[in-house]
This record gives sequence, structure tokens and C-alpha cells, in this order.
Amino acid sequence: MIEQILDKIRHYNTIIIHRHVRPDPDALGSQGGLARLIRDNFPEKKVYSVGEEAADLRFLVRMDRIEDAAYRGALVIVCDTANQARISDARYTLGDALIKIDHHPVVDAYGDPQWVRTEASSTSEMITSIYMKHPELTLSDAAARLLFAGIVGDTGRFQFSNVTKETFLASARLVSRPFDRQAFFDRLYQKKLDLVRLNGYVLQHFTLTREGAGYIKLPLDLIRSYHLEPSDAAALVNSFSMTEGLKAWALFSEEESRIRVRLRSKGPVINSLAADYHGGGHPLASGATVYSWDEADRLIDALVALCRPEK
Ligand SMILES: [Mn+2]
Repeated sequence: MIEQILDKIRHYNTIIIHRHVRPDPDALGSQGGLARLIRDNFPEKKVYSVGEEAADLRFLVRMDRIEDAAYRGALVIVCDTANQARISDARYTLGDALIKIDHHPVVDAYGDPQWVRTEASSTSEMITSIYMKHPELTLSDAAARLLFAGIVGDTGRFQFSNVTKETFLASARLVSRPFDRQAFFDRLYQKKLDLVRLNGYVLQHFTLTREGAGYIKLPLDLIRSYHLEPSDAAALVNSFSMTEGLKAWALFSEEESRIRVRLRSKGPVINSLAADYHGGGHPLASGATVYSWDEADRLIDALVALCRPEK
């Protein structure tokens, strides 16, 4: 598969890389890391990264602004995105060829080829494996920093169950490049004071049921009282993950016309629950959407049932 993808990259003069909306470090790291890897090794090619930016991750990588005409005869690669509805920038169909590189369970079979490895911790780990299979390629410090960012982001600094020996081997190769790791970590985990204060609220007010289900409801007016937006609040999903007895949990952040749900688990599989509520994702990390607090309560009941030991 890696050879097929490299052949396509060699064949096209323009390569445009997309990833999912509301980007996280893996979306940006795999997109930006692949872009750098191609630029560093094929300097004659035009390589663009597109999609909306996330203010707090602009320090990682910036996007390119391109005209529709750039897609004519181009190779489009979509990183870290299970389904077409979540691809940032709808112009991904305008190219001559489309490749998917992803580690999420397949939602939507788009692209040819589709390189999907659900056992990979992150799409950034997959991109790193291209370099590991081809050590003759140049890996710049900038590419290494971006790919490392993606792995760190999707593994929660190497603590989630998606981490394998391959994750560490890939990371070892990346940190052998002398980018400023300390500055990267300081910047990635820096939080605005308002968000630190809201984190305090979450820690004080989340519910833990005797079954081991945890949840916190954050109504829009509460979020706004901290001068924050619902998308900021979603970043607190792992705020109380260290709580003794906690098995699976949900963070509800209310938006104008819907309530976003972030689901996480240490055991009970929660992506089928997410699928029941307009969402999906990984077995232990998913997202969903509900449209009322009553519907939120039904989701909580289902979450509690998932945490209840089998009789
Ligand atoms: Mn990812």
C-alpha cells in the first residue's frame, strides 16, 4: 500500500492534502507532516494543505489558500477522516485522483487507494511508517515535529490503549530529529485561564454513578459565563478521567441548537452508543450529538447500562 501511494505521489505534480473539520493535532500533524515529507523529498512538486484553521493549533502549522483551478490534474490525499461529510473543504472531489489515509474504523469507503489501519494509534504514526519503510527519504525537523504532535495528541502523551510497540518505534525515529520538544509540549498543553477555571467547575460538579459512569452537563449559558465557546469546553473531556472507579464518561457541551457529546471509556465499548446518537468513532473514544437535555438523559441511562457488570 505504501508503494502504491508513493507511486501516485511521484506521478502527480500537484498534491493537495485535506483532513477532517475541527482539526486536532493528529489531523494537522498527519496533513502537515505528509506535506512536509513530500516537499522535502520532491521539491519540484506543488504541495498544499487546506481546510479551516483552529486558533489554538495555529502554532503547529498554517493552511494554504488555493484557487479551485489548482485541483485540475491534482492528486488529493485525505488524512485522518473516516467519512466524506467530515472532510474539511468540500473541493476534495475536484482532483484527478483521491487517496484516503486513516486509522478510524471505516465509515465511508471513499478514495482509491484507501489505506486504513485501525490498529495504528494515529494517522501521523502511519505517515511516519512511510518514512520508516523508506529511510532514504529525508525527514526534516519540521516534519518530525508535526508527526510527533499527531502521535502525542491521539495517544494522550502515550497513555491510551491505542499505543503499541510501533508507536514507540515511530516516535523514537521522530525525536531523533532535533526539534524543540519542550517548547512543543509547553505550547500544546497551555490552556487559557478561563478554560482552567471551567476545568475547576467540571471537577467540582461531574457526576459519578455507582456503576462507574461519569458525566458532566455544560449548558451554553454556563460556558458563556466563563467567556468560552462550546468547542473550548469539549477540550475538557478527560478532565476527570483519573477518578477511581470511573469506567466510561461523557461531556455534554451545549451549542445554539444542539448538544455535543464527547464519550470516552476505559473498557465498555462506546462507539455503538455514539452511533445511536448521531455520532461514532473509536471503541473507547467517540463523539455524538443530542438535541435536548431529555435526550442527553437517555444517552446517560444507556451509558450507565454499558458500565453495569454482566449478571
Ligand atoms: Mn487521528
